[in-house]
Amino acid sequence: MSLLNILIHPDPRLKKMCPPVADLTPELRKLADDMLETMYAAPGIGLAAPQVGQMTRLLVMDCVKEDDAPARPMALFNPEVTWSSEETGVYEEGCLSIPEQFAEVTRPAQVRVAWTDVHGKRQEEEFDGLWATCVQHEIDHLNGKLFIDYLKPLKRQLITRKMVKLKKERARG
Ligand code: K1U
Ligand code: ZN
Repeated sequence: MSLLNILIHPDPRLKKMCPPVADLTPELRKLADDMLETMYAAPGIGLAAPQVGQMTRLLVMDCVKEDDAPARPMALFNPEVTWSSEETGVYEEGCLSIPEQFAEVTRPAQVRVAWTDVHGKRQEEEFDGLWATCVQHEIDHLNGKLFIDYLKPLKRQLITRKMVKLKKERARG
């Protein structure tokens, strides 16, 4: 497995709609493994393919928080929200493509999601709590949307300026 480079906002690849996966190839299965390894190393609870420069509808996540609970690594190809609750929840979200910036985002509290698993089998499951927040955040990435797009323009611009500065500092080394 390999660690992948995570793109930092602003980057045009983070603003694009990803096309669906047509064929579940060995390369795509390896990408899912590499993304899980990259997510755990970051550390993070989710990661979407465009964040590592791969323009395809694949996300990975594992929102198990308790140290003594078994991990639940998930790879979702072509995920689709098939139902959203009217009840909403607020969570202070972060993003590996927008390091060290956090903001409250309101989303449906429960969602039902259908996806194709690594074996090519269609699955469907209802998510709530942090899992629901995370899967919606990651599906947004596949549609070129970032959590800062839910914020007021001034706050979004402030965060974007901080990220431009961070990228310049990192490029200088
Ligand atoms: O998509 C991403 O950039 C990953 C992001 C997912 C996410 C976090 C919070 C709410 C919704 C979606 C992250 O994983 S940021 C890092 C993070 O939240 C975390 C890191 C270590 C332990 C626990 C959480
Ligand atoms: Zn993110």
